[in-house]
Amino acid sequence: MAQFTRGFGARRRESDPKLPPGQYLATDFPVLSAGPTPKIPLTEWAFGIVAESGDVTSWSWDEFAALPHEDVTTDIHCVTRWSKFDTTWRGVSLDTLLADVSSEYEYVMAHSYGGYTTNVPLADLRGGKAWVVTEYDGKPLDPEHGGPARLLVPHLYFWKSAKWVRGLSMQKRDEPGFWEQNGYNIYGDPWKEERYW
Ligand SMILES: Nc1nc2c(c(=O)[nH]1)N[C@H]1C(S)=C(S)[C@@H](COP(=O)(O)O)O[C@H]1N2
Ligand SMILES: [Mo]
Repeated sequence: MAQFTRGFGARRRESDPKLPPGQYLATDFPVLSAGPTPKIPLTEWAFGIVAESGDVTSWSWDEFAALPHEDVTTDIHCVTRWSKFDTTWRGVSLDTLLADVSSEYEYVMAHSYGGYTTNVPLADLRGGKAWVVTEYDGKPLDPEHGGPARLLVPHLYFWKSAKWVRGLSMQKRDEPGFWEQNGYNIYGDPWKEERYW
């Protein structure tokens, strides 16, 4: 197996079948935020889903905590080329959150406290592929990493995993979110290296 030194905290294992093309393995957990870390008191936190009818399904922190939770172990891949294997999270499946949401629309915009947005096809949030997570590595999610809650969509580049997520809205068309308007790919499949437009 070929190994190359890539500076501190990073290691390249080109032949690792879990590593998408052009990625290296990070040993730390980098923080990448486009703005300041918002402070969201749990008493004010809510997560809501806006259907195309305008109907909103929303959960307070306590209501969200009462939903069935899952432990998730997954690899994550940032478009800036670091990947991290076997990260462990705990949260609520989007299948649970979307169970009572009926939508003819095929796209979703995720919205965060602080104003960040990112677009994802609805099909990519269903089928056990996406979660709203509140714990990382057995502890409450660090605010820098998106606490109290972030989206986790690990089969797409990590910019789709919106930190400080506050809700989803159903979209008729696939409108670009924050990074997608700034040159990142509309979809972001790490295995196809869909980094930029
Ligand atoms: N709200 C919000 N979510 C975000 C971002 C951001 O700037 N704001 N950055 C994205 C990008 S580009 C990446 S790589 C990951 C980084 O998550 P981390 O800081 O936990 O490593 O969060 C994504 N989610
Ligand atoms: Mo990123």
